[in-house]
Amino acid sequence: MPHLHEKKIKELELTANTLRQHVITMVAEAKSGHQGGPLGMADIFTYLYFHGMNHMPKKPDWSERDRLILSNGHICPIRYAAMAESGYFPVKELKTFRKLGSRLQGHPERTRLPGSETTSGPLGEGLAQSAGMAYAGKMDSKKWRVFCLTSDGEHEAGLHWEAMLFAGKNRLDNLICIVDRNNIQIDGTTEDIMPLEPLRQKYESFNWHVIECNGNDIQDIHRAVEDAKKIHQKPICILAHTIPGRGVSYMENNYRWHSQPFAPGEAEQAIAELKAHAKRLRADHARS
Ligand SMILES: Cc1ncc(C[n+]2csc(CCOP(=O)(O)OP(=O)(O)O)c2C)c(N)n1
Ligand SMILES: [Mg+2]
Repeated sequence: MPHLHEKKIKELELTANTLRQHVITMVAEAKSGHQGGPLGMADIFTYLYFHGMNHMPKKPDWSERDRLILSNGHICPIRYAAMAESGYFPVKELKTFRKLGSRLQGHPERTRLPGSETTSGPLGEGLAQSAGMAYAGKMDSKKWRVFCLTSDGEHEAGLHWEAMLFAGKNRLDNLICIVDRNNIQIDGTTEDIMPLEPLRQKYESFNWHVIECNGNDIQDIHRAVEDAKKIHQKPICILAHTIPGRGVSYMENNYRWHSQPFAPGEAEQAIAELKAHAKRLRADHARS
């Protein structure tokens, strides 16, 4: 599997930084919304929308597109930011996030926003929807894949495990489930509230192929997704170890930033930190 060129990595890191800034601005402007999950998953969304996924932003209904199913709908600010920057809709529309009448609601609505694939918000449903789509793709001998993005907290929903059984039984190797293993949920750590470990072995015992990666490292995400695409006869779970709130010092690994309104000055500090990081990335870029 060829590594991504250093130049490409830097470009994607800069894009992820831009998406993170959008997340902060959107949530600050709306005075509500989620930050921890979206910031932690920014590198994965960047990779999928700008490199890993076969899709056409100007033709969201293109029948051969890979499907990205966002099961943990509350992290949609990062999906909206990735969709806007990749060309699904104008970047300025991000300002309407969570406003009355907007296509960009606090949880995604399929019928309002072409390309959003499903409506989500009630946790635990996305893997079942994804498995159904992947099964249909197999029946029609289609080449497209389903990328199901799900969170660790969602594993508390029974339906997710039913879908794991179904996908394992039917050997859905066109299904890649990426788990945001950030160890937090709404009011604490997953291991305090409902322990999930050993999660890898649980997937494996349901007949899944498991790959682990650093979900905040573009090269490692690339390795995981490329390896997943080579697997036959099993659905694939990528356990992506991410840092919730990644990129903003006071948010990282603090479950309270699952979602909470910004106090005065906090959003500005977050943007300043992200801009400083972008400056460092550009300087590295210029040197290499
Ligand atoms: C069925 C259902 N139950 C409860 C909720 C409320 N809820 C929203 S997010 C969340 C935490 C889930 O954990 P996780 O997705 O891991 O949170 P994150 O890592 O994004 O902070 C909960 C309980 C919901 N949306 N759906
Ligand atoms: Mg979580």
